[in-house]
Amino acid sequence: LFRSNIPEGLQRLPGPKPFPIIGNVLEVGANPHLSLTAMSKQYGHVYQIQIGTRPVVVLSGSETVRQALIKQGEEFASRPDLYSFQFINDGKSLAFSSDQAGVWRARRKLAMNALRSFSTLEGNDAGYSCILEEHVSKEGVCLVERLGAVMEASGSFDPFRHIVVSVANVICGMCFGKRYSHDDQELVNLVNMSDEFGQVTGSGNPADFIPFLRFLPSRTMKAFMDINARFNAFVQKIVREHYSSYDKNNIRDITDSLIDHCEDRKLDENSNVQISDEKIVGIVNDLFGAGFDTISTGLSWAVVYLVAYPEIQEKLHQEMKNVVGMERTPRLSDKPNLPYLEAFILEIFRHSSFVPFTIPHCTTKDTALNGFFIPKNTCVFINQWQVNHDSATWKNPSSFSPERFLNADGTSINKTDAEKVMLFGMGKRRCIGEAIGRTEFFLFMAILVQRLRFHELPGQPLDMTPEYGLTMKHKRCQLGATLRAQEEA
Ligand code: HEM
Ligand code: HJJ
Repeated sequence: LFRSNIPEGLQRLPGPKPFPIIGNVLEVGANPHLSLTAMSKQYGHVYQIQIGTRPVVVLSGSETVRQALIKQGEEFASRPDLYSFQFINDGKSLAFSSDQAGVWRARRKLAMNALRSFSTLEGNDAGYSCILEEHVSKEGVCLVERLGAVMEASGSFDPFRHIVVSVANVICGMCFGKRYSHDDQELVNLVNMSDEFGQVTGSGNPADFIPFLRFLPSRTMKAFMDINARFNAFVQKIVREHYSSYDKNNIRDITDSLIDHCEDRKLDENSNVQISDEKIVGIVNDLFGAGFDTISTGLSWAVVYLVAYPEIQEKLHQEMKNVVGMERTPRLSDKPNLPYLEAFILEIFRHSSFVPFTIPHCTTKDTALNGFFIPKNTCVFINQWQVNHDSATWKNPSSFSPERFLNADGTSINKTDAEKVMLFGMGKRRCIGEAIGRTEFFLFMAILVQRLRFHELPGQPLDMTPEYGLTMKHKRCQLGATLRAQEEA
């Protein structure tokens, strides 16, 4: 009845028939990465579902995704104004808000410059190639000591619980110029409750599309609002401290550099895009949130995979022992000589696909993709999990095999295959923390593989079923670890 006409030469989008009111919510179910991948086999790489009464276009297949996000990047660059997004950073998030193109672009550029200055740019300590390497080396060594101590005291540990504090410390160092103790309850509690954040913001949350659900009591939604409130209070307190000690001749961290930009801009009367100070300094919320949640989730998965595949863990340790040895901490410059570790990380990214969808996109104008008409303002889901498990690209996509990324002689990475893994999105909205994410992942893994051996505990079988969300987490578990140095002594 309300369907707009399809322009001549274009086809109507295929897809399952929606039920009244709920649309296809039941078919999407609790694991959209699986159900929407299954639908792509039936309906193709561009199809439409309905969540509640709102149409959503789902994209699969690396060629189709590339066409939309890169070749037609402008048309797919926006965000939908979903209900849950208004609670993130008071509706002023860089990643989740539907800012106009000019405002979003200016903020994104600021964020990228601030990140670069305080991560991959050369630091002042000559012993490290960059500030990021310095932070991760120190936090990595601390993490190993911490896990050793916890094992000594209680014989087991929850990997996520400790990894997330170390990863949060790295981004806290860059954003706020400070680190926290593993016993600091404020930080430990804050970063240990991100589960509900991901559950609510993951693509396909029914409450974003079906208004009456917002009035039903929901534990998850309450927890989500609570997380955002506590998160904002945590960051705002630090920001206020920065304003009071701000010195334009000594920019200490990302927060200072964003404050500095606000001050500078007040002197520049010709600046064309006007953005509030709140929206500029608020960028640091996104950097901190993204910086701890993604990498800690991935590293925690990596530890679980090490336990699940002990022969791979031994191979990684042997490579480390041969290339770096046991006397010094691994460095970024060792990366080209550690191809098996790089292959392992790529396979973690592909196999777990712990960011199963990008953040939802939205069309900026009427457009067409693969001959199908997509109207302006349509919500678009990008299925990264499907791209990483597509049997047209990957041999035995469900088997975990780092070797698939190695060239025949085993001494180098097959770059073409490596580039087919999709975990950071692509095009105009692609992740701005990708370089940091990859570097940090490599260095933490290198240190863990060098110094620890992780193992299963008797009577505690691994459960590797992911829990769906923006970032998918494994169930909390207890593992064991021994220090390699003690084993060898
Ligand atoms: C966006 C993945 C680490 C900051 C994204 C997106 C993905 C992603 C899939 C959405 C892209 C889209 O919507 O098309 C990851 C993964 C990471 C990681 C897998 C680690 C392994 C980081 C880090 C930071 C960061 C360390 C910052 C310190 C952001 C921001 C956006 C974003 C600000 C929003 C960009 C925009 O909307 O324009 N990331 N990310 N990410 N990421 Fe990351
Ligand atoms: C958070 C966990 C949060 C924000 C942002 C403002 C920018 C994983 C993908 C992209 C990363 C996107 C970003 C996430 C920012 C979190 C995260 C949490 C509060 C936040 C696709 O994430 O517990 O609280 O406030």
